[in-house]
Amino acid sequence: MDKLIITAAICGAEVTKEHNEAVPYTVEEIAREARLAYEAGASIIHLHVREDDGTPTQSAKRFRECMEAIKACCGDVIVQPSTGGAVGMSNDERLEPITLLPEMATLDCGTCNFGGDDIFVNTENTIIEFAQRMKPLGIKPEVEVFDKGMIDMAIRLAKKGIIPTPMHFNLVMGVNGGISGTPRDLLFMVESLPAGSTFTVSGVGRCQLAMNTMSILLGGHVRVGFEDNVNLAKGVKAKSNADFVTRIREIAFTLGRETATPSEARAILGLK
Ligand code: KMH
Ligand code: ZN
Repeated sequence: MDKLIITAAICGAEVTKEHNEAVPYTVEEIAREARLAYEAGASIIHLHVREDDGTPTQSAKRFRECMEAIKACCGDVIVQPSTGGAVGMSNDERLEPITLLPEMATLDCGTCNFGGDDIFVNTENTIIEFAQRMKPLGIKPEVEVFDKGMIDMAIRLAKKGIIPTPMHFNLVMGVNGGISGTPRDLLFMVESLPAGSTFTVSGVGRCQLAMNTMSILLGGHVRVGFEDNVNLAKGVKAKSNADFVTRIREIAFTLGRETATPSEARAILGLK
């Protein structure tokens, strides 16, 4: 098995300081959380950014400030901006961070209920537009799937040459509106991936630890962090994203998976 790539999703767009005071908003807070996660063993930072008051933004200016601050304190860490942004943002707004030419960015492959009245909209034409904008810039998509049909959509678009192969997936388990975070459903997702793919697994809320651990056993990679979960255990808030990175790194070590450095992650993912 390859070494384990740990992605830290340090900020997200939906979670707030009301959920956990340590959720970062300012450039300084975001850089600090990235540094702590990197020092604990994360090789990818999945990045959303905020205004100082916590409002999610996809502004290229704000992304540039945060990415420069992260690069200044996190060695050669891979920074992977979100093109999902927050529910309700326009496509143009969501695509702003790709103008900064990151090595990777997310490519959400389907529409999904996101709790309450929220719908995270990714029509087929949106997915095609995002993939076609990323491809000539040499940005590797992390294909975000919240349900099994989204894997099928990615496979269809890859067959048409719209999404480059081999694809790297993020199987997001347990979104309120997506596939549930159970071992049966994760196995179903993994078995549905096209041969030659790599994958990481995210679990929302309480299923995070189980989904991450299963992925380690199945040869996948893991995503941890405040975007998906703010509690280490019931009633125990994480003090930093690094708490999640440290815990999953120790579990991986016990299970015989060493952690990939950023340069090893680049080799595994085929990044230049
Ligand atoms: N904030 C969600 C609506 C991504 O980063 O590409 C979308 C999201 C996915 O977080
Ligand atoms: Zn995200």
